[in-house]
Amino acid sequence: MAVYLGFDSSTQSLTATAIDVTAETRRVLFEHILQYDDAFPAYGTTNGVWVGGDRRVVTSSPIMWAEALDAMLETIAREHPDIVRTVHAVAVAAQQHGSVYVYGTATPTFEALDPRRPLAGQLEGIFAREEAPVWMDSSTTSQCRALTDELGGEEAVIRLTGSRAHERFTGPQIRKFAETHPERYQRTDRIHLVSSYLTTLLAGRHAPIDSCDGAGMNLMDIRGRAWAPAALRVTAPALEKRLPPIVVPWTVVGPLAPYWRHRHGFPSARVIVGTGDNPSSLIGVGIVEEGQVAISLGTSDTVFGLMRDAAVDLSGTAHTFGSPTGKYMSLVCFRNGSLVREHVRDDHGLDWPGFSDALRNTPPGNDGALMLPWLDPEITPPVSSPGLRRRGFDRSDLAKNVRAVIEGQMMAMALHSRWTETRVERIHATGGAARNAEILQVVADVFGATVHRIGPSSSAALGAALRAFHADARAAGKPVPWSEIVSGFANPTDSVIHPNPRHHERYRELMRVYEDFERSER
Ligand code: XUL
Repeated sequence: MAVYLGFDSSTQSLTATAIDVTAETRRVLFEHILQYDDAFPAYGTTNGVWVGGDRRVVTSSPIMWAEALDAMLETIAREHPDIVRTVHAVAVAAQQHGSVYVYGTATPTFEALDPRRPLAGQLEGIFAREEAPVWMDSSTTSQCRALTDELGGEEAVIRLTGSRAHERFTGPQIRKFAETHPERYQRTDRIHLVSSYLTTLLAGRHAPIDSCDGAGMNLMDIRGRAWAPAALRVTAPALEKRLPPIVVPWTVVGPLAPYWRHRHGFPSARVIVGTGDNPSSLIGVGIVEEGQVAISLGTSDTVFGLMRDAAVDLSGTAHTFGSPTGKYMSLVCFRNGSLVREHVRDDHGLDWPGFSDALRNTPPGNDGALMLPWLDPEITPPVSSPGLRRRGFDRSDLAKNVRAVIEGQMMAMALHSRWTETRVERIHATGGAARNAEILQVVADVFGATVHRIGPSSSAALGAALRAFHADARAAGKPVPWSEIVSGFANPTDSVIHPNPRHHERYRELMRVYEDFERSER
């Protein structure tokens, strides 16, 4: 067996996926999931995060993420001892943009983790911020404005970094920390992304940042794939020395740290540089050529696709990130994903089958009833005063609410991903809600495209395992083309959902109304 292990440290859970790539038996060996709220109640998170009073400050615990990693490796080692012994390489995918701030004492701590003691306790005292800001945070509007002005306006920021300044991006978050806690910023030795932080724990030394996840910081020159000195200068004092280097996404960081080998019996596998969950999902859904689009329906909903060049969206809606294949990817992110679907479901006392029934029993177009699904501050379009907006119905109408939330989300996705001007004919769908055929039918009808369900595995964790395979083969001097890397794994399942032309026509009309509604409520 040739086994590769991928992790996805997402907002609400940690997933581990193991694959075997021996020629005749390419298959997923196992997938394990740990939900943070259930597995680590002592941290008091809700859906994996702590939300501040005004819902704009959203953070989580770097120690909890470490504890989850430790618990996951212990579970895997206990349940699959034979598989674990044959792991060749591991890689991490993680929620993007979040940042972890550590003091200089972290370096010797990472390098000398004691296998006789659990990981989390050994990390006490190393964090300059016990609470790491995550992608759901929207508290840095003033920093975004200041950075944009100082860099010469929105277009200049987009051209330089691939995105306008976004509240959740790491640069504005770092600036806020340096402004509000100058003394702690001064004492901060290193600032990691979630992906490079967890990779650091696996390798037992500071890991670099890959050029895919690095693009989500408003700090990287998107074309040069290097820190942009002008962006660093306006963000915070002496920032360059606090950031890990940027590297290509197939970089080998080193072997698994002795901690994992001695505590859980892992071999000296290669640790590959980590990346963001979205770049990783691009590989996990099998998009290694341009012209295909995927949607991921998770805590955030995202629409993404591969691009050959670093095209940028000057309207400021979409982001340009690096892709793990060495090219680029476009991404549009919606904050109100699974949590607003669950809110509507719970508000009407439904379970998922009941939710599906409501969708099945209502007409496409919902008799004109529309919902803007902004339960929390929204990223796309930017909305800072949250609250569901309904038109043509009220909260008591169960079936209309169910259809309206899904149609609102999907019309917003179609509307805001128009900038790439690619005619979307085929969509790869992944994430928890992609299990729901009724939701995918709305996707197919709104976009007028066939929807191929990818699964059942987590695409981000699978993508991480596939990246580990790719980088390991390359490091061994036997590179494998990307099309071969994903072959047999990321193939769409046989569930293909076709659009209904009549319903698509209905949505084309409705989308104009939705667009006006959206504009009037922002
Ligand atoms: C992407 C984004 C989210 C997080 C969630 O820009 O903010 O998709 O990566 O995990």
